[in-house]
Amino acid sequence: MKKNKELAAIFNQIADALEFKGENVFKVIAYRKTARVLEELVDDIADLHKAGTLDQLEGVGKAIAEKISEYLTTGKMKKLAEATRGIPLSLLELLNIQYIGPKTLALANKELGVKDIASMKRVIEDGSLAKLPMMGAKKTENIMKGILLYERSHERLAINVAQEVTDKVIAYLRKNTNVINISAAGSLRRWNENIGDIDILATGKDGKKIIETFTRFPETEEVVAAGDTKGEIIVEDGVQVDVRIVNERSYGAALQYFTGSKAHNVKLRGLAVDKGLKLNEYGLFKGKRRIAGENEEGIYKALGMAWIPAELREDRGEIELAMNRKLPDLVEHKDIKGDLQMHSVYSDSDATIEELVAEAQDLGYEYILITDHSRTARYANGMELDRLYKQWEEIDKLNKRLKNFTVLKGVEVDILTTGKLDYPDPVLEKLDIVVASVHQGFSKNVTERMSDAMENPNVDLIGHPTGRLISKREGYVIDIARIIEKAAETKTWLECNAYPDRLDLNDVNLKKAKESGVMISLGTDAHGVTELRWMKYGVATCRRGWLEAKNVVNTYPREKLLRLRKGE
Ligand code: DGT
Ligand code: CA
Ligand code: CA
Ligand code: ZN
Repeated sequence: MKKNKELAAIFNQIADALEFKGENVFKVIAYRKTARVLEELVDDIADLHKAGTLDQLEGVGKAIAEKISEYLTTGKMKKLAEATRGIPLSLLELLNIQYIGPKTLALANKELGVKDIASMKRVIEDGSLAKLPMMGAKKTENIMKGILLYERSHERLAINVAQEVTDKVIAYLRKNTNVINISAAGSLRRWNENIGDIDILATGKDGKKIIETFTRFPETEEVVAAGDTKGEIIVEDGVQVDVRIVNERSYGAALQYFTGSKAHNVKLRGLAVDKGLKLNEYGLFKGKRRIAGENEEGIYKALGMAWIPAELREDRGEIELAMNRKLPDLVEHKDIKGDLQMHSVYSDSDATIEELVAEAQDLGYEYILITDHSRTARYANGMELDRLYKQWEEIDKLNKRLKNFTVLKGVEVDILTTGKLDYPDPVLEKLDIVVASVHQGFSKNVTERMSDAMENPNVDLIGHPTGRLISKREGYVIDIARIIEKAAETKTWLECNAYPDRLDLNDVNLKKAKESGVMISLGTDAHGVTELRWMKYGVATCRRGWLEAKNVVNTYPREKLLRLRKGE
């Protein structure tokens, strides 16, 4: 098995330990960066080690390359032992929780003997943490929220992680067995923002043999169950994958049943009963006679409605619309003509603009918007104006050369805690499209600050409008209904940020935005070339939010896109 993830975890542990000890922040940042690179690395790190090309990896210098080699050859890393000496892992784990910084942790550890999540919870509940200097009730309440969020996140998988595992399992089964039909079902097929377990459904000759092969999937850590028609395994990181083999005649019914959601299924089954029919995972029956079941279309049709895309199956009104043939004509991946948020080497990404262009062309786009961070975002290497002007020169040069493709000039300008924007209007005016985002002061008048930003005619859209990180951070203290109203009033677009940790706006808010007539801008927020491929998570979230192509600005050709800006 690849050691990439193991090594990433080790570098994160080193970073945690150094942070806890209050050591040099740049070292901490460097180790975290290495961890991220390893997590995203497609190649096997052992192969790079063998080829002697470790130090060609971004974020990996000679010193870190040596540490990786040491671990791959000896199974140990001296630096890890050194950094974590005297600090239990359960204590370091607490640093992954929002609102717990190294200082707070050191204090709680020294004064109250906190050593893991359980003891942290205890000192919050008995009030002793709140009594420590600089703590107080508000702060400890926040820490408790952070803990609960962290615990929940470890029960559910990020959508991109689940998707990658599923793709691998399905490709493996296609290659090694005689499956005929195979599909993801459950929350994954509905493109839920996070996933409890992975459900896969298949048909084929000799189910038992297919399940046997499934349990030998190379990344299997544990086989939970293996029968004639169902197998359950745990793969690395504790991810559970279920595979069910069903009869060809029942494939559609099973797919419908196991796709869910439960709420959608319950309503559908009720409708069947009203018609004197019975719906289950084997088919739709009139008495003993099966009237549908081979495919999903047949089932929905027999129930008197249009087939419903999986992303809509949440019982939010989709069944009623399907009966009246009024389902929205959902936006599709192929409608997307460009990506409207990404970072480059000008701020905190490793991708050059040329590399981003090449990848975007490969994706079939007609334009991209470069949105590096503005100057106040120092943690993200925000651009002083001279660097921004240099970027414009590079973009102008590139555009002269490019055919049927345009690099648009943009920026992700910080909405400062003062309510002002991080660049003056004469600068913003010169950009094609301006994204304004909050990156600081998450509980400081965010609704007002964002509303003021939207009043500015140079601000075209608000980036990640709620600021949440799925299962990690709750986001801004904000009145999202007022933001949507303001966006409609000022003709500002709102973003659906496709970064799998964000998906912001989410499905529910996207639906509200659509109903208020707000246009949505899709951006991957890529911090590297491959992340441009995350667009699919954004498109799926838009579909879950009932959006049609016409509601999404990136579906328009460049000329039309630019005309959609406020004041045009
Ligand atoms: P998850 O795994 O928590 O992200 O969510 P799902 O939706 O994948 O749920 P899961 O894995 O428990 O079950 C897969 C699907 O099977 C679910 O979406 C609907 C169907 N299903 C499971 N249990 C029931 C049930 O008790 N009643 C009905 N109607 N459907 C069920
Ligand atoms: Ca599931
Ligand atoms: Ca399941
Ligand atoms: Zn941002």
